[in-house]
Amino acid sequence: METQIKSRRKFIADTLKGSIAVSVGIAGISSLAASCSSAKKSTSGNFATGFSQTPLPYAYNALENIIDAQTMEIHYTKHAAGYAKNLNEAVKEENVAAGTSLENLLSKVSKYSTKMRNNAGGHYNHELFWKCMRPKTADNKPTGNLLQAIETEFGSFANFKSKFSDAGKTRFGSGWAWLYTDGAKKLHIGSTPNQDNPLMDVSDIHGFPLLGIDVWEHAYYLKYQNKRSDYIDGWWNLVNWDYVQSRFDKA
Ligand code: MN3
Repeated sequence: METQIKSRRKFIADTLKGSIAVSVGIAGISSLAASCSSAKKSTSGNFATGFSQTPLPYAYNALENIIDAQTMEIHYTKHAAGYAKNLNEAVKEENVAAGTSLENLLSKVSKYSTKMRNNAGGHYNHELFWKCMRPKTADNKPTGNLLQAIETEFGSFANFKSKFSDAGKTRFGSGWAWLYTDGAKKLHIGSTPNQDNPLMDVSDIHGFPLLGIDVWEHAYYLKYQNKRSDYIDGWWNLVNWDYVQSRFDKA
């Protein structure tokens, strides 16, 4: 821990190139270090130590019968790992300020390169996606105020599922379907291409994502081949509504 703090301080001091570091003094550096720590809570990694993948909350084979173990392993260790690695490169290459959270980066991603857009989005989206799933649950649905909000907005849970599924099924090429909230905490369904998401200033849809499904072929092709619809229909059994609820609570 002591070593971590020292290396983090050294990193920040190096980044600030001496003159600023001297002018803000040790107290200033400490508060910067603290803000890096707070960024870590929400982004599973921060600039000081690098963005990193959080461990999968279940085994590769935990979602079997719907998502096979090989797909999960390749998806997590190759595709998602690649986004994290390339994000760290982009952050270095483009001199992103120390302590910048991933959410903050996404909100002004138009100021950065396509590499940043693709990989900051890719890292955020996959970290969210893993947590949005859990092993198959019977009669899987939300409860409480989230269910109520879904019924108010979409008429019924069945209608919501149908509309969200359509967003994923009709996304041309690679992308994501989302349930997200706007500033008034109203629910919306939408989709984005590539690794874009509703937090990005460049996105066609804007808000806070509660639930997302990856509809890139790499997410399902080994088991489902061209049948994206079957993958999406099965995926509803895996949705971790407790996690979605926790995001709704803080939206
Ligand atoms: Mn993916």
